[in-house]
Amino acid sequence: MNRLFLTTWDRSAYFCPMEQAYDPAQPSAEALSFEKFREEVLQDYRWVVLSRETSLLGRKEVLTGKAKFGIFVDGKEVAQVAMAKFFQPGDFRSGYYRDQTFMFASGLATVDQFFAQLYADPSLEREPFSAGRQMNGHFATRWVDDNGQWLPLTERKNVSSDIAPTAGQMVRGLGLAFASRCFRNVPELAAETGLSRNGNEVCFCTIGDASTSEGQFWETINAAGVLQVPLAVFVWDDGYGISVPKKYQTTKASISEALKGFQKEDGTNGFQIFKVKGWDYAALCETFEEGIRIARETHTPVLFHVEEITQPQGHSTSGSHERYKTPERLEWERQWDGLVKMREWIIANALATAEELELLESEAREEVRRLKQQAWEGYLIPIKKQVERATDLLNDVASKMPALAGGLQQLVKELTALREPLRRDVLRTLNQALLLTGKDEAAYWLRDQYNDLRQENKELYNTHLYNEGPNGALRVPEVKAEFADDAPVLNGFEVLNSYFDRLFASNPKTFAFGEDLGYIGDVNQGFAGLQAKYGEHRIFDTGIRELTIMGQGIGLAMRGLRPIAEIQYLDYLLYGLQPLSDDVATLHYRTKGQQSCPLIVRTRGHRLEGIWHSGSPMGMVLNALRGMYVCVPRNMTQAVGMYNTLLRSNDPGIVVECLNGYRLKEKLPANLLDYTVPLGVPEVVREGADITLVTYGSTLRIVQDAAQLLEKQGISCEIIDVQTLLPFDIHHLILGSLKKTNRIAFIDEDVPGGAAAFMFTKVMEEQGGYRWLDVAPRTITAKAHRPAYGSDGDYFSKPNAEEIQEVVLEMMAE
Ligand SMILES: Cc1ncc(C[n+]2csc(CCOP(=O)(O)OP(=O)(O)O)c2C)c(N)n1
Ligand SMILES: [Mg+2]
Repeated sequence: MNRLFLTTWDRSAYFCPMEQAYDPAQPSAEALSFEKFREEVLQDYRWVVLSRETSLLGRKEVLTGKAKFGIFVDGKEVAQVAMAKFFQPGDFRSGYYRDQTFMFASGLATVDQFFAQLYADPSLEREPFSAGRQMNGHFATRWVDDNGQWLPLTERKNVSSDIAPTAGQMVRGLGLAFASRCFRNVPELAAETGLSRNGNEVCFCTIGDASTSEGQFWETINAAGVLQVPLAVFVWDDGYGISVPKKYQTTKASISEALKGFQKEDGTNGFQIFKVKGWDYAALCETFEEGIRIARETHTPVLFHVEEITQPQGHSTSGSHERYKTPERLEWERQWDGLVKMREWIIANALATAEELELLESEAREEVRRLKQQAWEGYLIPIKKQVERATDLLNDVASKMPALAGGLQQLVKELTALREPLRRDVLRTLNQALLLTGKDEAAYWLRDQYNDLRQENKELYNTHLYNEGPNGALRVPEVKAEFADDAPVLNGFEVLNSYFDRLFASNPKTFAFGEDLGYIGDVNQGFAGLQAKYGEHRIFDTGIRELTIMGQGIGLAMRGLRPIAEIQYLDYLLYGLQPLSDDVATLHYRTKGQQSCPLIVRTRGHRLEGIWHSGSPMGMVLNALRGMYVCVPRNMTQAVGMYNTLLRSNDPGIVVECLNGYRLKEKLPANLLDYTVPLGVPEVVREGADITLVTYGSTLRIVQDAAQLLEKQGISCEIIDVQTLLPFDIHHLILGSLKKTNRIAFIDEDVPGGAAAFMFTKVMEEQGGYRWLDVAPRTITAKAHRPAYGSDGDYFSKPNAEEIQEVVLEMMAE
């Protein structure tokens, strides 16, 4: 307790650089410094108060129905103003929904923007974090421009877009910090001063105490301790994860106790771990200053366990903490509220009087009220204008169609009665009116507004799943592979190896990493010999930790590099799927195009041996990864073309190489670095007249075997390799084939109802294929169980040529 009342002079050096020149012999300098210091403390207090008021009013807005859900920073303000002091241009934040004070104090969010997000305002101007696509408190800043070019991140304070899954920010934070290490260690990147300045950038990563229970946290901590990256983890310890206290969350109920073995010592790697109280402004500044300096200069990761934090309003608007906190705890929280403590400290140190603080507080309150109102009007006025226009049009039609006047006026009445109308109310009203008017000419402008608004709402809510600008992968022009007359015939893995060799020689932004990828050059030798050539900073081994391998890839890609992050076998993608699904696949959408993550996930799958080395869970991939492209090359030549396409774009993608294809012979293309395989364009690999067989990847070779069996029986099969599942056949080439053959089967080695069913739906529903069928369409898939071991296990678990033959014969006989 005593520390609070120590003279601040010891500490003031941390608050204002001028203090470093402080000379006690020169009272005028002292006076000047004191004034600066005082101003800075009061400015911080002002952020604390402004932020608290925002939380209080924010909760009210939800309780009165103006917003649907609210989650706020109250209780954590003091720690966050302290944190913001050391967040410099060039730094990164990977945090969670609790960081509103940090955002305000860093100049990256305003109160009106905060409220705009609370109201779900879909305007990117008013709600610059997600354009109304995310819940409140989910922040972001812009990293790429509309043409997909990276902004000079070293001149900006960079906030990576928050996600709601607890601890999901950890793996991304690791990657953002890891990128600093890559920039520092790869001299060829020194010229990229817009992306990094010698790797001096720290990634600030915030997490709640309860979320440290997640595997994402532990995997990240271990990886950062091994890798030695400038990651600064701030654990906001308020003792609870919603209602569950930390004794049920954390060993010894203390994350810093539990982490003791991670403490870096002389000559070891590990973390610097600090403990500090969340209400102690001076100690927070001091501790963060030291920790961030260590991270920045030495790339040692640091963890701040910020204890004794309160939650004045509980977890969120979804419940009240009185239900699960004891009266004693609630009373303790009232007394140890950071705002109260900071105020006491200011007065005790004579930095301001109580009256001065009251004035500051009332001004801040007034400002929040004004900005809240401004945000509300900004949100509501455009909708009100739509209501007005709709009303005018409805009245106009009513005057022209007297028989309908009663019904139309009733609609006007209902719409205008809504105090807080939504866009959907306008649309529903217009739709109902059009049901009454039918196609009558008098309703021309009504229909026109209906169509305009549908279009406008599509733009607001349904865009930017993928890059829509010049760097979208679908804009990459096709360049065909060329082959010299005497082109060497190589094993598939050697084609890849030659390609990666040239790629790494030509593009210093490329990185490749994964389990067994560095020293031995991956389990199938695609990178054999390349670490020796391009160095262990660009081609390297990682621990067995798929989540954070993905995290490393995410961080590098977001910071403008071109990572190829490897999942050793497709079956283990499950371990790395969460960040891909929650983070990568949603990033561009949830920032409305302001951030991109051109991550390439390389993996190998389909047939090999046994339950966990021959899976083909493509349906899982398809459903989890909308927002990424999914490439399923039949051989390594096609795979190279897909890598080239993805590397020319800002879109993320996954490439599933055929596990049983590395030793098949392929001709080496002459233009390895230049040819591209356009995404969403299938290829007819065998022409035929009687039936269309649609497939991809390893199964393609089984289908080819079946086609040969069938040929002997006089049946001519057309085989189509879809090449990519996302996107799928964008020019409807399969439909063209079906029009010719009038029979179709979709074949793969996923479970029944998996990716084959996806292809089926695409062709039947989207392409209208059902109109061209002479017989019922079929899917031929693996069994529902995982594949059994051994060659017979494979044969009887996955589709085989004889089975395909039988189904086709049945179809021909129908
Ligand atoms: C993966 C996941 N599980 C559950 C939730 C629901 N949830 C949201 S916040 C929260 C508690 C988090 O507590 P803590 O990490 O201590 O952060 P605090 O809210 O206390 O700051 C839970 C369980 C979630 N968002 N994500
Ligand atoms: Mg908590």
